[in-house]
Amino acid sequence: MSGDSLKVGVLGYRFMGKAHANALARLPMFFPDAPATDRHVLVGRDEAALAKAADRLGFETTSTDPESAIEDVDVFYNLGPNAVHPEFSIAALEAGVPVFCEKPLAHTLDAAERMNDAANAADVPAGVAFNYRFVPAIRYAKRLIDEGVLGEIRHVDGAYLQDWLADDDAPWSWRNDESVAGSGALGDLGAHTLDLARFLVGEQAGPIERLSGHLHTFTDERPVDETDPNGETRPVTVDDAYTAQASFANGAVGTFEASRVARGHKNDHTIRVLGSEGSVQFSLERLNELEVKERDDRGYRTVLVTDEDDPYLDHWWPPGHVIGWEHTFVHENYEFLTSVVEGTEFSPSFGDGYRVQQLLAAVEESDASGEWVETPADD
Ligand code: 4PW
Repeated sequence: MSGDSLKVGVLGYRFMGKAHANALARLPMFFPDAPATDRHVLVGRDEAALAKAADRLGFETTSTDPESAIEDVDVFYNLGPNAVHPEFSIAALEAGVPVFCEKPLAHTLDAAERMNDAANAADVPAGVAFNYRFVPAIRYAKRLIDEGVLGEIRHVDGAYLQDWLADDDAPWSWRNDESVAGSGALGDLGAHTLDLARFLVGEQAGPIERLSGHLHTFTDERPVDETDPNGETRPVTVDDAYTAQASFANGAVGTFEASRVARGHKNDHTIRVLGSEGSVQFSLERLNELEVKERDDRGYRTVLVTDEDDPYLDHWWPPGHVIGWEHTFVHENYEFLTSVVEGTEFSPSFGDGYRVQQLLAAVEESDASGEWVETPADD
C-alpha cells in the first residue's frame, strides 16, 4: 500500500483494460466509501503501446515483466487473453496478492481447475469479472426470485448475440484461436449467460445437471489484415456460434445460445426466467429496465430500475437518469476492492468461474459425442 491506497497492477490495456481503468477512476467520485486505489502499474508486452495506454488510462508506471509487477502491487487484475489468465493469476495468488480475472476463467478446464485450486489455497479474494451480475436490473430480478415472486422456477432461457464476425473478411484475432481463447462464442459470450443463470436461479433450481450442446464455425479462415483481404489468412479454430439445452436439478429446463455472426445484433444479451407464479425478462440493450410479470398481471410490465433504493443507484443520479454498460464495471470493482480490504469472500469467485468452465466443457463434449453430458456435482 502507498499511504492508505491499494496499489493496483493491471495486465491488459485494450477493451477490458479501458473498462476497468475507467471504473477505478470513477470510484472515488461516486463511491466515496470504496477503498482508495492507485493505478500503479500497467503490464503488457509492447513498451510503446503500453506507455501510450498508461498515459491515457492514468497509470503511474508500466512493466513488461508480469512477475516483478506482481511483487510490487496489493491487487492484480488479469485482463489479458484467456491463455494468459492461469500463469499470472496463480503466481499472484501464491504471492498472497488478491486477483481479479476477466472471463472465462481460463482457456482449458484443466487450467481453470489449477486456478481454482490456487484460489482455495490462498487467503485472499480471487474474483472473476462476470460484470453482468452487477447490473441493477439483474440484482432486482434476483431479489424477486429470492422472495419467491416467481414461484417454482421452470424455464431459464438466455441468448448472447453479436455480429462483429458476420463478414467473412472480418479480421482474425486471438479470439479465433483455440490455443489462446479455448472456445469462441461459447466461452466469450456463453460464459456470461451460464453465469447469470447460476446467479439468478442457483438457489431455487439447483445446478445444471445435464447439457446437450452444438457448436458451429461458419468461416474457417480470416485475413490477418482487414485492409488486405487477399493477403495472409489464419485458420479459425473456435466456434462462431453455440446452442445448448440444459436440465436443472429441480427439473427446470433451459436453452442457451450465443453467436458472433448474428447479423444485426451488436451486444444483445437477453435472459428470461419463467416460474410457476411469475416471470422476468432482461435485455442488456435496455439495461435500466426489467420486464416483470407477477401472477395477477395480464402481461409483462416494464419496471424502470433507476430508483434510489435500487441496487447501486443511490451512488449515481436521481431516478430516471439512466446508467450504462460501463457502470457494471464500477459496481464490480467496488465490491471486489471492498472484499480485498475487509477480507471477505467475493462472488463471483474462481469457484464460480470454474463451475462455468465445467459447463462450457460439457457443451463441447456433447457436441463432440452427440450425446447429453452429465455435469460434475456442483459443490
Ligand atoms: O461482455 C462482453 C464480452 O464478454 C463484451 O461486451 C465484449 O464481448 C468483450 O468480450 C465479450
